Amino acid sequence: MNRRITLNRRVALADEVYARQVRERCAQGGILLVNLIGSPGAGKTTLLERVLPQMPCRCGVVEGDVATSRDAQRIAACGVPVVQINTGGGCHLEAHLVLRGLEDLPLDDLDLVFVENVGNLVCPAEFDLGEDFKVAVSSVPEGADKPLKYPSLFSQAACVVLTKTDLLPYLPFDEELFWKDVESLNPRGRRFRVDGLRGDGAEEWVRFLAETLETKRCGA
Ligand SMILES: Nc1nc2c(ncn2[C@@H]2O[C@H](COP(=O)(O)OP(=O)(O)OP(=O)(O)O)[C@@H](O)[C@H]2O)c(=O)[nH]1
Ligand SMILES: [Mg+2]
Repeated sequence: MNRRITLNRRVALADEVYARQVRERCAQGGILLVNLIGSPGAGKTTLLERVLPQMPCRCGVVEGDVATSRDAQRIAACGVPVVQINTGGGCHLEAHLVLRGLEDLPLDDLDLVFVENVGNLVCPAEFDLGEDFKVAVSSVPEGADKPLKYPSLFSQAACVVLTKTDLLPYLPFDEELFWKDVESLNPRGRRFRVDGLRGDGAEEWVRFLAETLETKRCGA
């Protein structure tokens, strides 16, 4: 048991070092690194497909999945540089994987890199990838109770994006409760609602990302 704890500590320490390297690399290039976290099928890739063509800066994507390059193919179809990482069973990305992924992107030509984490509401929230901030992506069909049931992600995320808002007329989703719970976990977090299929609400999130990049570049 003791040996196992020691090993875990070593792994955590190693990952801290990699997260710092990711942060330093992004700081050098003035790159904003955004870590998208949400359940499988929450609409993370669709959200990216919707916003990438609208972004006023040069973007790249690191795609994390257990298997396949399907999401990377979707992002590549948007004309954006993308790297696919397959964890081969791992339920989250770790900083050393992201560092390797960044090396395969044309970082000198990028302003913002999205990391789409492995679909999972639990484990990815516990790992520092060296990102500027985490985004919680939660969809209407998952139900309004998710923030309180998965508080770690929702309390850390600098912003929450509620997706699949086009389904609100068809599902018993208590939106007022959802946002009230989000606010109780993280009063300062920003909140967005996006219909990923039609794009309603995407513009506001794009504006938030562009302003946050500007703030980072100004060193504020
Ligand atoms: N109605 C509706 N469907 C959506 C929306 N966004 C995504 N979908 C659908 O939801 C399914 C999953 O979407 P993805 O974008 O692949 O979800 P994901 O979070 O990237 O999934 P993983 O990468 O597997 O975790 C697809 O069938 C999408 O077409 C939306 O805003 N409204
Ligand atoms: Mg995806």
